[in-house]
Amino acid sequence: MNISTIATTPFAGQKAGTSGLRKKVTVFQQAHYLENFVQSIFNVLSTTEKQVLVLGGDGRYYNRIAIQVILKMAAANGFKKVLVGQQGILSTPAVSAVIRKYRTNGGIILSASHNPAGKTGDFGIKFNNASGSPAAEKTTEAIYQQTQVISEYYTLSAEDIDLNSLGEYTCGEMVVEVIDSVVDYAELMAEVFDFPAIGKLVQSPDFRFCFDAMHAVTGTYARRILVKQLGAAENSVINAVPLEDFAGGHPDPNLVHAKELVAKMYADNPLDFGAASDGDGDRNMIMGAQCFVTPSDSLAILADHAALIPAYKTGLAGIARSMPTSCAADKVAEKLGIPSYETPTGWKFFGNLLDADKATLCGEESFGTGSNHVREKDGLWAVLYWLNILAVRQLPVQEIVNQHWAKYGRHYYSRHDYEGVNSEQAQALMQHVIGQFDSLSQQSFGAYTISQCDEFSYTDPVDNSVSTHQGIRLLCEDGSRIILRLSGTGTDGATIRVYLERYEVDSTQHQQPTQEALADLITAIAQIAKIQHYTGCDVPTVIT
Ligand code: G16
Repeated sequence: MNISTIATTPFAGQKAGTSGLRKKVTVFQQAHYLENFVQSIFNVLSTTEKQVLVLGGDGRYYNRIAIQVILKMAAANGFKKVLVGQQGILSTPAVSAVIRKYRTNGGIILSASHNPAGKTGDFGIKFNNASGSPAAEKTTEAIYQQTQVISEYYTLSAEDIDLNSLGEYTCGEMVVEVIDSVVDYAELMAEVFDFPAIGKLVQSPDFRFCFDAMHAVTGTYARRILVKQLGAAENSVINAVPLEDFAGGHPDPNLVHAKELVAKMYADNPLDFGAASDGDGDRNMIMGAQCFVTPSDSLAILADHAALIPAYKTGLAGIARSMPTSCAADKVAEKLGIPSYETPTGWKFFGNLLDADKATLCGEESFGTGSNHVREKDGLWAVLYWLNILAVRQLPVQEIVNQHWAKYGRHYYSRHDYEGVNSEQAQALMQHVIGQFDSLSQQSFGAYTISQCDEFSYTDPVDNSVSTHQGIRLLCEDGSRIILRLSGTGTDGATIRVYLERYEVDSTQHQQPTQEALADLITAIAQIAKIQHYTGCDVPTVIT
């Protein structure tokens, strides 16, 4: 084999955030930048872990170029085989599914999730382990350490692989198998859900729905599964062609960015069900006619309906949610008599709980829900789960949500994001709040009295690893919460996230507009954190 050893020097800041390394495309285009990070991943793997790899991405600009680079480096690093999605496409949950099905040693996912794409957009890279889970902190830290001392990487002089045609190719002594991007994932979905029931629903002229793929990776999956396999009308999937720049959009499935879908759902003659997914297919947004289901409520409702779903009808082992996610799912876990877990933000923290069969369903306020079927959050899975529930219950989405609140109480919930804030100012805001911990305790703000302030710290119940500084918590006597975190996924300055939650048992009080219901908490945190002073913003950039 024609292996070359290339001399290189470290780049500062090749540190994974909440989910892998995300930077501007132009940063990745610097000579050796991508190669240094990939070699650092390979350097932390043992020889037995360098056998079979899965490789794919969300199809954004630079995906195809990066795949050719990684294939040659994998061959030069001694891998025996790489499974690559056709045209370089594999959604994040599909990578996890393929890793698990073929028992590979892990996978590399090329995506910056919902961040805008294109030549001036973002790119990202992430390593998932042999169970299909995003690498744990100890691995990402070891990769980072490698990036800081790297002096050479290995590659191969070889022709590019034809990613368009399925089949086996060779790259040096390594086999490259170009696999269908959808088939393994679609088979798994058919095992988890009641496809005949969902098919009947989506084919019914009385049921009108829309799935917005936002010109990102799930277009490929939704057309195959919802339209071809389940028989939904072709036009029920919109923005279905994945584009390298996501058509200039911001494929973040929320009320702000999924404008086209939101307009259909709040129209005078709204559809019955609406859903959207993000750049790499792991997020989801769920809507009904003139209603939006918060991701936190969605997790709780999915858990409450587990008995209706073939894969979960024998019961859930437990439910896990990230700390800033509302406590709605905890109420369901309590009712079901199963444990609930509160983890830091980041899907990687669910991996151990799923592997140890401590949790079956997991969810995050950031539009992520998933289960033990893979080790990533899964957008289309959540959509199919909702369709399965609707097929059985034959009720409008809003009615299902209302019934849930009546049964468990409503967790009013909202996240306020302040984007593009100067990083030092953002840090100063956090320190300003931390500095008040002693004086805030027992202070009242309107109807709320703060009973506890801390920075969230998590001890993994499986491997006892400890993760500290995982967000500021201001906990109130009545169970209301204000959480503050700095995002770990942005590439422009800092994003401050403020999470607000208030629990209301009285069902006569369940129909207030969310921002009104949370008004006192919003005023309190504006004052405590001096948000306007540190961010220069009078209002949040995005409210979800
Ligand atoms: C990633 C992580 C999620 C996390 C989200 C937001 O999602 O996988 O676990 O909740 O980022 O993180 P942050 O608040 O730090 O920006 P994705 O869909 O971007 O990969």
